[in-house]
Amino acid sequence: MRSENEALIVIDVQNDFCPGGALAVTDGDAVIRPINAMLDEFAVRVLTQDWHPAEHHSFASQHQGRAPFESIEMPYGSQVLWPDHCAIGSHGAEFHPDLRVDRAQTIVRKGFRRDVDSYSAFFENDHRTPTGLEGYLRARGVDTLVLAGLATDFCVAFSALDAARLGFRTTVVEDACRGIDLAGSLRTARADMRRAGVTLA
Ligand code: VGL
Ligand code: ZN
Repeated sequence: MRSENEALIVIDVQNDFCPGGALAVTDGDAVIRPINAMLDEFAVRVLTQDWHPAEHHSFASQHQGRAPFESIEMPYGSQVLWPDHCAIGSHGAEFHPDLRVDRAQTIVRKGFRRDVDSYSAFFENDHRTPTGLEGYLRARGVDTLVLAGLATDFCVAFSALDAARLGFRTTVVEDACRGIDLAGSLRTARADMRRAGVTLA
């Protein structure tokens, strides 16, 4: 067992990001086996869950004449438009059935405000509105994080960058992540994480 100051943060291992899902990441379900193994090792174990209202503004379907994977400007900056995914209460929003959800002590839901997306486990995409995860981790005496899940270049990377900025010692376990890789986003995300002091293991 790892020590009490280390937390495992499992990002968005949900049906919609796995093969057959609305925003399927190639081989997304391959992260489950290594993540389930890590869930046995860590004392502090958190899952995040992408959790969008049906009319979420990150959905291309909400913007006339727009297609999924195009980008638009939002008040808080550039936003990729996605296929409808992880709608609150839907099958796609549920965790993959093989993920050992029972091992988690906390589940952080994010992206539930219609007008702002939330890739990071810590802040919404305005980079200011907190999810509450930082307070939870600090209150439990955590200063070191290990991140895994989906997708490497969006929710995992945004979470890792925020974690490093908040002063957590941060590692991303790449074998336990898979990426979307939109226009080189995987490469950019890796470089950004390294530059921020995130360890890629
Ligand atoms: C994610 C795009 C939209 C992710 C979530 O989990 O990486 N990507 N919503
Ligand atoms: Zn989403």
